Amino acid sequence: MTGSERQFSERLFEEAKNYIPGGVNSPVRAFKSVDMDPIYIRRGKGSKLFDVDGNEYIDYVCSWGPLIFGHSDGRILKKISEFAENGTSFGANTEIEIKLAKLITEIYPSIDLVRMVNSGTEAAMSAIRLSRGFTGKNKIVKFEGCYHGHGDSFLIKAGSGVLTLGIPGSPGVTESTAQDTLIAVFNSIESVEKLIDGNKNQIAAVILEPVMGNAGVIPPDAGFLKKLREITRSENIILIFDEVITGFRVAPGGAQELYDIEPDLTCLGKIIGGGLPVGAYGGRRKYMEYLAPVGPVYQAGTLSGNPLAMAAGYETVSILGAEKVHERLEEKAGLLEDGLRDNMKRLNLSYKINRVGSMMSLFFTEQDVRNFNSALSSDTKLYSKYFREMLKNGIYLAPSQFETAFLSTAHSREDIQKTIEANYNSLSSLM
Ligand code: KE4
Repeated sequence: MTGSERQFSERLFEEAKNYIPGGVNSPVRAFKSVDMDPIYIRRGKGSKLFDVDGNEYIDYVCSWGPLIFGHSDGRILKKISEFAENGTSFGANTEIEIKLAKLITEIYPSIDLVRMVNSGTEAAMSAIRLSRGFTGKNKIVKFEGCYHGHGDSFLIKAGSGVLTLGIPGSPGVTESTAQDTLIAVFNSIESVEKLIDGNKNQIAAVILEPVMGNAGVIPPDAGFLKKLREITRSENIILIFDEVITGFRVAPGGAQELYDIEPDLTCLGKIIGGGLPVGAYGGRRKYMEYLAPVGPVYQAGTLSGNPLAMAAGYETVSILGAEKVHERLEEKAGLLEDGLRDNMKRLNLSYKINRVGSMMSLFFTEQDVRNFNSALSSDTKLYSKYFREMLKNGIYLAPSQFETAFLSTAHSREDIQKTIEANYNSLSSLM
């Protein structure tokens, strides 16, 4: 079956709404912006997802990025069950957390020390608190359309679900918090300079996704990251790369390897947990040793460094290094991009595709998408129809124009070919 019958999903969704707000544990899963009830997943295997109605899909969400080897990778499942035999959590130190931390510091030269947490939100929140504590300055700069999780300081002109649902910011974020968050424009160094000039010696940190993934994929313009590095260094502002998506995704050493930039702090997540709950932040020793128990900035977590997540992450990151995964992903993603571009040529369409490695977006706009505003020119109603057509054709995309499609090593050439055909049929049906 390919995504047409969904009675059991519909029944589950009705039931879920009796016990869970909006029936979901994360807003984007409600499928609100694609005008349909969400599907419920029974299982995943390789590049495929199977919903509770028996429909099979080629999955391009990959749990929003973590599953770089696809679903239920035997090597990772084996590692998790091995560790689970010995217990699931101790709230105490374990050897596996050292092994993953060591591996991260070997792959990220900018990271001397790394602290594990349980989500990307926690990583970004903590990196901001550390920056404020270390510098004694209160303000931060973020970029419109970038998403760093649901921490209060970030829910101003954020991306991902905030953008998808058209929430301007979020009630509950106090004025005083919001006033310490300054908003710049991605790929506009001038917008950063203006904020710095207007807030001399008040800015603790600049945080950004070095490749945006939460307004759809938006790569940095040539030289943008370098200029940002230069200006933050000269102004004693901590530069934080939020690599929760791009870390281990666009290159083993993330965007900082791909673009050869050394941030002061890095946030990681997703891939380093192999699909289990995880986040991490790290950087130079002088910053990281300002964290308790060495320094005064407090941050803690019951399940931080959870042995199962560490084991899944360590196995994932170890395989990444050993198997030259990124070259293979680049080749497959390139095939997919070429196929979609050929389709648009044949259909005389000029929608935009942005891609960095195995993260890609098709924007329903004829404008080049270089920042938040140009992403907003996309026709979200058209995306909604496209999403539903692709689902009918057995292709599961992000239920939002403002998210990223991810490939995994489990995506076969046959999957790519099937996706290209489904894209052609879906685009044709929209015309
Ligand atoms: P979590 O707290 O959701 O683990 O991570 C927050 C986060 C931080 N930084 C970046 C760059 C991120 O992309 C995210 C979370 N990504 C979204 C998807 N774009 C999570 C999906 C969801 O909210 O359900």
